[in-house]
Parts: sequence; C-alpha cells; structure tokens
Amino acid sequence: MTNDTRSIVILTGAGISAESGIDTFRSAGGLWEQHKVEDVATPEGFGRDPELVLGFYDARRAALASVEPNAAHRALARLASQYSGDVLLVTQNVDDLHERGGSKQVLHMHGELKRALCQSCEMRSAWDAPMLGRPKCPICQSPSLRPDVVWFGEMPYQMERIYAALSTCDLFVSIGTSGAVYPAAGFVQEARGAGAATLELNLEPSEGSHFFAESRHGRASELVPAWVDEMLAN
Ligand code: BV8
Repeated sequence: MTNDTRSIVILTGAGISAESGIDTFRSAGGLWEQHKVEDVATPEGFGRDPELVLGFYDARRAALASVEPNAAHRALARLASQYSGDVLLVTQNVDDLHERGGSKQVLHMHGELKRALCQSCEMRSAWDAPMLGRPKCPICQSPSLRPDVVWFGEMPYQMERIYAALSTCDLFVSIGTSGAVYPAAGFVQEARGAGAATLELNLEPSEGSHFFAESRHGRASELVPAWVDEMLAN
C-alpha cells in the first residue's frame, strides 16, 4: 500500500436503511417497540415461542421485497470500487440492501434475513421463503431451520477478522448506529486505541459519540455520499 492509500473499516447499523423504509430498532415505533427483545431476539425467546420468532423474521424477510437501497448504500459501493486503499464493510444489519446497492463484499456480523441455519446439521444456506410451517433444511431435510441471525447472548460472526482489521486500519467510520449493542459498540475504542482516525455519521449523537474524533449529524442519504465524494477527491 502506498503512503497516500488508507485502509478503512466501516460499520453500519439500522440507520443506514431507515430512509429505505426499514424500521430501526430504537426509534419511536421501531422494531423493539413492537416486540420485547428477549422475546424475539434471544435463543431463550425462540425456545419459548418459536412460532412468534419465526413469524417476526418472516415478516422482516418478506418486507425486503418492498424496499430499495438508498443513496448511502450506493455511495459505499462506489467507495469500495473506486478507492485506492482497502475498504472493509461490516454491517450489523440483517437486510440485503448493501448488496443490492452494489457492495460486493459485506461482512454481516449479526447474520442475514436471507440465510437459514439448520439446528440439526448446523449448516447455513441461502433462504428467501417463510420459516413458519417448518420447511425442511435443504441439506439434511430435517424441519429444524432458524433464521441465520445472531441473537443476544450469541457470538457475532467473523469477530477475529474484524478485530484484525480494526487493529491496522487508518480510519474507522460508524454509520447509522446507536452504539447500544456490543461488541459492535466497542469497535471505535479498538480502532482509536490502535491509532486510527474515527468518524461518526449519524442522525444524532450515538451513545458512543464521545469516542469519535469527529461526528457529523444528519441523514445517511446526504452525509454518506458527501463523505465518499471527499474520500475519492483526496
Ligand atoms: C455477545 C440481529 C458474547 C438480530 C442484533 C454489557 C457489555 C457488553 C456486552 C453486553 C453487556 N450486556 C449485555 C451484553 C451483550 C449484548 C449487548 O450488547 N446487549 C446490549 C443491549 C447492552 N450483546 C450480545 O449479546 C452480542 N453477543 O455479546 O456475545 C458472547 C461471548 C462468548 C460466547 C457467546 C457470546 C450479540 C448482539 C447481537 C444481537 N443482534 N441484531 C436482528 O436484527 O433481529 S442487535 C441489533 O441492535 C442490531 O443488529 C444492532 O447490532 C443493534 C443496534 O441497533 P442499531 O443498528 O444501532 O439500530 P438502532 O435502532 O439502535 O439505532 C439506529 C441509529 O440510526 C440511531 O442512532 C439513529 O439516530 C440513527 N438513524 C436513524 N435514522 C437515520 C439514522 N442515521 C442516519 N440517517 C438516518 N436516516
């Protein structure tokens, strides 16, 4: 890597998909207002009432067909394809809007609505249909599918790869997340501790705003394209 290229780690949250029409978790009327977290996003909740949880994720998966990526998703795809340095896009989101916005490599640390995890063979597969009605696992045929989504108390995916990138990146950018959930909320401290510059792009100051060297507040569909233009102009 030449001196002027930089490695960037980007973390996105529900706020980047808000203008596409996907509810965030903590805004008024958001996902968690309609359901208690412990009922729909924990293994215990799934054990207590699997139909409630399968229905909750079926509805969110089906809703993907009626939303589109927005300018923020598209701008991040443009950055990754045109930027001279490395760009690692990590998302907490389980929607597919980064991919549909043109991003080629997306690290879904909390899994994806359009993937299924089989509790019998523990294999993961692409999945776009309802899970209510207990469809068969495409690999082992047992009716034991659950959403391939990381619930509270479960280990997020690819954490070693994320921490390795945070320890060497020059810039960490957090977009559209409240900084309420760990370990994602701790990434800014990891990056800062390793000497990276840190930037928050969010509608309002997040819970971790004070950890960022710079914060810009506004809508992602405006802030992100403007930031990408800046990065590509340099
Ligand atoms: C784990 C997938 C360990 C499911 C999700 C104390 C310290 C450290 C940890 C803990 C702790 N107490 C408890 C824990 C553990 C827990 C945790 O952090 N709890 C919190 C509540 C304190 N964490 C976990 O359990 C994690 N696992 O720690 O494992 C372990 C160790 C060993 C072995 C096994 C395990 C797993 C957490 C993952 C949970 N899954 N999602 C699903 O999607 O249904 S969490 C979910 O909420 C999201 O994925 C995301 O991660 C999180 C936060 O949501 P956001 O994306 O930030 O959305 P939010 O609505 O909160 O905010 C939106 C933001 O956007 C706002 O700031 C808003 O202002 C902004 N915005 C809105 N509109 C716009 C906008 N910005 C720009 N433009 C706009 N238009």
